[in-house]
Amino acid sequence: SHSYTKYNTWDKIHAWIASISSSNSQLISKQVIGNTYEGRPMTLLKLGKKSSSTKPAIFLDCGIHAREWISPAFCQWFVKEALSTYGSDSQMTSLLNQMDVFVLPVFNIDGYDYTHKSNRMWRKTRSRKSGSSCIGADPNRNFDAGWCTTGASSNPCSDTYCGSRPESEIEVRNVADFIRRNKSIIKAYLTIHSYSQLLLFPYSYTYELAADHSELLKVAEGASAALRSLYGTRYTSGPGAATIYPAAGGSDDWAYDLGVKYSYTFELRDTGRYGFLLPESQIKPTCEETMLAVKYIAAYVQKNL
Ligand code: 0X9
Ligand code: ZN
Ligand code: ZN
Repeated sequence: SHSYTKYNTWDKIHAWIASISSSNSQLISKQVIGNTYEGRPMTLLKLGKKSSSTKPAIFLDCGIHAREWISPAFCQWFVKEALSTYGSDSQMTSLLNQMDVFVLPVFNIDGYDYTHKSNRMWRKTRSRKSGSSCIGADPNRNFDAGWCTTGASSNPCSDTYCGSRPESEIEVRNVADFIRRNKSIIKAYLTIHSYSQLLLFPYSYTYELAADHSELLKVAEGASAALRSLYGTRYTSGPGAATIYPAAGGSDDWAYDLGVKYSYTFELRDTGRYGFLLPESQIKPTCEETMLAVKYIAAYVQKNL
């Protein structure tokens, strides 16, 4: 059965989404933003106290890359913590009173399912393309942000295949459509990956600095310090291109260029000892420390609405 300290299968997460949203209807609602290539529903959870007026929001997604199992574990943890600390933690209470948080627990569901059933190291979607026997595209190379110009491959067999065109992957199009439809209320975009212990912000498709570079760096350094305060885990923050590598077509750059200023990519634990195979014993500490960074960014965004 479902456990916050285990790497749950998609079937478990799917059932958890249904049960958690029905048992906490005061604070949580769900909506399907579309289906995956293989037909699984992409369900978005909306956390926040119900309000008569439209609230500003934060968008959080996990599991863009199939093998990064700590990432969906974090989104589940975040939902649990939000619901269980609302009313006792003053920051979470204030956040969910004033804002909504949209959580997409698993972005690349088909890929995630495939890592549990067939190939633990799968990264991409599972879409089929006529003319190639290779499967899938990299969802984090498929957004319309300098698409396929750097750090991406046009070879369908590559792990960083950018797809046949921007938003060719239905999962990417579903998320991009939702964010475009709600861009007036979405104030921050947070996306969770692993591994390397980095807190990245735009740009990755160019070495040019973002217009909001100094503020994005200041907030990232504050968030990293908050994270480190719990267990001493060290994070590096900076723009993607200079901090990890240049790579176009990413969700963070796309959201930023759409106008979502506070756009961050987390690369969670570790720095390579276990890599994608992070032991389940590290789920709790990783999620607890990451909560502090996410809450730091949320508090900053809330203060600057
Ligand atoms: O390469 C990626 O997509 C991310 N690293 S990962 O090891 N999880 O694959 C980094 C993404 C940074 N942002 C952009 N490239 N836009
Ligand atoms: Zn990733
Ligand atoms: Zn906790």
